[in-house]
Amino acid sequence: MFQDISRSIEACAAHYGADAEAVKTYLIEGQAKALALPNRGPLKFEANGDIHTDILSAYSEYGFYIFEGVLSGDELADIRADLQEMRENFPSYMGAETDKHGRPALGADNKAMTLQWARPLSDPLGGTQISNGRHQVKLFEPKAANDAPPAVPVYLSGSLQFSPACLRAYAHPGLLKLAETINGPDFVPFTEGLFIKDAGLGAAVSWHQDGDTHWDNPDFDENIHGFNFMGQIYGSTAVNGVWVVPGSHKMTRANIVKMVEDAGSERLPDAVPIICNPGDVVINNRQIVHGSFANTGFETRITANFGFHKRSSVLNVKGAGIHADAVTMDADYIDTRSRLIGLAIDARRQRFPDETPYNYAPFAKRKDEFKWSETAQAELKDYNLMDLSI
Ligand SMILES: O=C(O)CCC(=O)C(=O)O
Repeated sequence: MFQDISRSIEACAAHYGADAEAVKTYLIEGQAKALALPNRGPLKFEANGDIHTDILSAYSEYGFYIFEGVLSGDELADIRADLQEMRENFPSYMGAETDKHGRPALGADNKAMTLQWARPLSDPLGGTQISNGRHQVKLFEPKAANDAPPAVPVYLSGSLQFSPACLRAYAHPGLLKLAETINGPDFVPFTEGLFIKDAGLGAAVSWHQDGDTHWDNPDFDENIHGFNFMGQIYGSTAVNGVWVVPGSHKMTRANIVKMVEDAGSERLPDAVPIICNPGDVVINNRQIVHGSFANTGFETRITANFGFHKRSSVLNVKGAGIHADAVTMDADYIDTRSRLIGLAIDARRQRFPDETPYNYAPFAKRKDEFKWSETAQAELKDYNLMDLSI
């Protein structure tokens, strides 16, 4: 059972004027196509503890897979409580130094990027050179309500420094086992953040592929730019969710301008929405063509994103400069950034002592170095200056 979004579909379509019927049909048909795909279910393992081969072959075929019910009720409650606390501490408006309680705002004295804002229902990236120009077309920008604020939060970078619950989810043993299976036991981090799509306000993220660095690499393959996990805190729908073009992760860099021209509208005909209940976690290949429309519906989506790479995709590679400054990422740099994994595993062990923690091979002999505490949490400040951006 998924959320009933019939009211949101009507509300969404109403924004599109002459295209209203086309939008409604797109949402309803996209939803049906998405639910018919054989790429969802629980995180399943073979008898020997390996990830089930059905999952790996469906992920390879479609470029995304929805793991149902990965985040337990307790874990979701912890994350929602952290979200509530963080939101109370958001700057009271874009650029404010203080929150609505007059306290220093979350991220106000960080050097790294933290909270990013946009005009409600706008598409801030589409058709710009931001992020190396990967959002090639601008999506339709519906008109927000007259009483909407001038800017709303859309993305929180470096989220694990602000939320111990998100840090613990990052070390989910089943998800890390999957990271190991796809990227090898010496897999490394990418970046972590929260996509915030508030009901009736959330901005669009125009169609794009995430990967930047390796399109012309002679060793190019479907996994060279890694993947993102997308933990759904309140669920995800055809109206507020990410849409993907299944199988497009196997292609080279897509000409999205042409795809939209050929489609005759921004509604790419082969795309489907990622539909989830709260607690589901998606694996999304970073080469897949994907994006999300402005959230004109009545349901808020918040996604806890966290990605992983193959070590060989980043070692001694010059970063793309999208998530952090473009530096050449040597072994020491990668080791420092990977410390987050060790710390997250210990944070999770402390909260869920009955669970078998994930054993991260690169730190197998160094476990004593990683002890989560409130001090260790505070020391994560600005850790995302070293995101492994490719
Ligand atoms: O969550 C969204 O709306 C966009 C996600 C996205 O573009 C990404 O993870 O790269």
